[in-house]
Amino acid sequence: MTVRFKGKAPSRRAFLKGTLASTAGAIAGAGAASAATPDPLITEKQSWAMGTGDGVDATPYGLPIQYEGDVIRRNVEWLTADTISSINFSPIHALDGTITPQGCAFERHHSGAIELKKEDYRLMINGLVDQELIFTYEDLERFPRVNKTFFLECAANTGMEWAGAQLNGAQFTHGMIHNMEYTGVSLRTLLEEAGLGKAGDLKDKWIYVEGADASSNGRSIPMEKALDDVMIAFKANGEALRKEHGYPVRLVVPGWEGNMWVKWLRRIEVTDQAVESREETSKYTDTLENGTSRKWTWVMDAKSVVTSPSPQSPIKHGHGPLVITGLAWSGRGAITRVDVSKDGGKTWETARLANPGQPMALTRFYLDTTWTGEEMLLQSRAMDETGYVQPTKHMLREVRGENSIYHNNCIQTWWVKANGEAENVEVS
Ligand SMILES: Nc1nc2c(c(=O)[nH]1)N[C@H]1C(S)=C(S)[C@@H](COP(=O)(O)O)O[C@H]1N2
Ligand SMILES: [Mo]
Repeated sequence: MTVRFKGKAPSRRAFLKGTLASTAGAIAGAGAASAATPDPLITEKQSWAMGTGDGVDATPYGLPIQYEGDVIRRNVEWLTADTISSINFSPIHALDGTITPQGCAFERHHSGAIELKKEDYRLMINGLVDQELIFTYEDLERFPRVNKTFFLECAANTGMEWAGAQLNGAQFTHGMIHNMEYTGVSLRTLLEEAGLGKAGDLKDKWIYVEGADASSNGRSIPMEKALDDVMIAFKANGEALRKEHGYPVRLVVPGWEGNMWVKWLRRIEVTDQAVESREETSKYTDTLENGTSRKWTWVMDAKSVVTSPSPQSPIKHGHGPLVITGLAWSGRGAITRVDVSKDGGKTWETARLANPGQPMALTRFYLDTTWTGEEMLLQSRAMDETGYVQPTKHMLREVRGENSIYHNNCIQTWWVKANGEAENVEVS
């Protein structure tokens, strides 16, 4: 097995070596310091215990404590010409569990994040409906509500990795994803309110959805999906949507590519054909080896990534117990199993799912293992309830070539070195 890596030289973290040298010896096999060694944090009075802390009103709406200031969205400057039509990445290497806090959930917009007041919000349903309707925000709140957790993955997630290992961190290779608990109204409820009698046979009908921002980000969605599980969401993780995620109302299209999750949703038109807008022709289609393009590749196939250890989350402790963890998801249903390999895919161990997989939502996996300083080629491989198995990069290239940007769901490899640092590599 050979290791292939392209792109930038990895940044060396001098502090890491220092940390390892000073603590490795002190750490007992079980991963805890021995009580016999005097520790000033135990034996001496500490400043935080000798005064008072902040009063309850000091932060009416709180931010993370300053020591977590590193757990932030990050941009890759060379990726886009400006930040108005750009993307940043969720710090998945530093999060655990499955819910992405809104404040660090990646953003993607085509003409900036707009500020739209609830009072100024209108949603129009027009086209082949019995009665064209316009809803205010308050109108939407009066329909029966649904509450569900789903991942949103931009189809371009991992898109920079087609030609070789590029970006050194799970945040950058896999961070165009977030997972939130949405509250809203089922789209079906609103379409039925407008009435679909006039649309006739619904099998070949579509809806065209657009946002209130200058880009509008218009997309066509088949009626079958529109009537299935699509949501008109106004809350995420319990609170109002953040501006950057479409406040006050966005579309939630479970399991389908993020581009269809129209933010600042302003109009839904029932049509008898797809509109073939910019976002579904020149963008969000997949160019194959022979130059032709696949269109309507809406579903996000099963995928996973080890979030730690990973390039931004090196092993900083000594030898002994090691928690390997990551995320898995599938747009076709629930994750049923995740395997982890330490040797670049030669042998596999089945990881523990923190909770049973939920359809079209992130699943957290753990492999509780022992590390004795050996180098690892860490990989994870997801399986979903349809029996689909996440492919290797080689398998994906065989079918898709290297001309694609979108829908790269291949197995990722991190080369973990003896000093605990990790690097984005490819195995062949
Ligand atoms: N109105 C509008 N909706 C939009 C976009 C946009 O630019 N404008 N970007 C789309 C794309 S490409 C993605 S991946 C998701 C990103 O959602 P997020 O910013 O909440 O992460 O929103 C989609 N919906
Ligand atoms: Mo996207």
